Amino acid sequence: MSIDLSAKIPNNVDLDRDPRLRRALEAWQPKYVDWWKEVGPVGFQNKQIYLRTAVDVGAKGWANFDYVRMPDYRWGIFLSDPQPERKIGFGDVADDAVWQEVPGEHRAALRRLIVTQADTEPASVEQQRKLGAICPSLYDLRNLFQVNVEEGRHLWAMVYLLHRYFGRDGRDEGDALLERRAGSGDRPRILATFNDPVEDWLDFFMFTMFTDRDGKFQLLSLAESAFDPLARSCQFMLTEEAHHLFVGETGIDRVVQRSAELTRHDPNGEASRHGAIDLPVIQRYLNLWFSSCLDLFGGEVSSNAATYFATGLKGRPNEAKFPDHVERDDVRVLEVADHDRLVKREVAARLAINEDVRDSYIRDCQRAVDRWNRTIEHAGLRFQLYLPNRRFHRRIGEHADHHFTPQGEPITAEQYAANRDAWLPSAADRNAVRALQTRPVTRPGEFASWIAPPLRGINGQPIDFEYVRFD
Ligand code: BYC
Repeated sequence: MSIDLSAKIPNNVDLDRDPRLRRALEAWQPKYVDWWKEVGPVGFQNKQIYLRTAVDVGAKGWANFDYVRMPDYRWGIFLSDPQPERKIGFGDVADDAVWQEVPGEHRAALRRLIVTQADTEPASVEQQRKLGAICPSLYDLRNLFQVNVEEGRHLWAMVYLLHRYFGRDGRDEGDALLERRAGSGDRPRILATFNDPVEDWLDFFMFTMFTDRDGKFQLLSLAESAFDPLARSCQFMLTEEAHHLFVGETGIDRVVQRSAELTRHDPNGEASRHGAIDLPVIQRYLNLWFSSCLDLFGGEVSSNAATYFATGLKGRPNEAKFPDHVERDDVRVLEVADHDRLVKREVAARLAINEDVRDSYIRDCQRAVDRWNRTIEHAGLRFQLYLPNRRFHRRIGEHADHHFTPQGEPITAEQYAANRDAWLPSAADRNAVRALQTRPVTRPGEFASWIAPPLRGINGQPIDFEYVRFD
């Protein structure tokens, strides 16, 4: 599949062969750039940033590094190469040929899935827009902007699908994606987490660890879709997404490392007395972001998810690894609250598809927590971080109307309120983190006191490389 890089919109989808579509996307492009300038990263727009740009979907071409000003970034449309003879892998349509066009009966559902996915991409850029002003290093600043421009490209990937396959409706949705705003009262983003504030760099690392990881599992599920152009778009997005997850997981690891070292050296075990973040504060941020991101998988019992699965629109991550791809007769047992106790409830497996996806996500998060705990142990401390139970602090689904401890035990609203600040970031926690992040650290090789340097630089460059040029 050839890529036309000289085109206004770099692409491997033969835009030149479809002048109507090309014109529609070229009309959307300036609106996108206006959106980027209005609510994208604050400041730094004229700086040269050492960024990765996709120029091909192959192993070599997708990671092309150079200095770029963000508004000049080459946002393109790239789909993974088609798999000849690809068959649908699940649901009532398993083993049928995949679709190259949208079947009329699935138009509304597919549009909704694509719009929901698309909406998260600009939302995250808006949420993170003020972080440059308090960055802990040039290395981290560059990673923030890399994540931001690639979320922009993922929006392009979804807008291409809307324009190409959904006609007038799709173009309207493309415009609406630039009109909603993260955290806005009257035109908020669609999913709750994408309206939550990202105020400091601990939020940012939690976001790229937990929220981007939801993205990974949702994209893996959509990469199974019977609608082949959606599957191929998501496959290529996953390639870029890996770096975002790396930024989150290693970012938290570096914060934890510095906190653990300084906790160990303080007679009272307080890292905050030495310019780092106390480990219990990190746990409370983790509780907040992990629980919020569990909501992004939808309700435990979801007829939407059952329909998506039955009709081949959305599968489960790495569907081939599941023993049963039809799930017509199986059941799943959920543990839910009934007043002050937990009871078991049986539901048809198809209705609990969201829970299967959530399971894969939780396993992947646990792997990262184990890694952070090894870092703490290595520093000679006994403290351990943990994932709260999946029922804790939920706003969507079966557990939303009840209160639970982080261990998942049902409690009253009063008990919950009395412990809230022990379990979730308090105003004092937020102030303590913000007090450490008041100015940008921009000298090459220098790092803020609350975070350890990374093990290595980006693309084989040294850690003290000039990742952002200020002249
Ligand atoms: N907030 O049947 P239910 C990413 C709504 S992140 C608010 O349980 P369903 C990224 C739901 O819409 C990945 N509302 O849910 C990361 C429904 O509304 P209606 C994003 C919510 O439909 C970082 C009602 O509650 N990808 O890529 O099975 C940076 C009942 O819903 C929420 C996708 O989301 C919520 N959290 O599943 C950048 C994939 N959850 O019908 C990017 C596409 C549910 O009553 N989306 N509701 O009006 C989907 O697959 C599904 O829409 C969901 C929800 C998994 C989100």
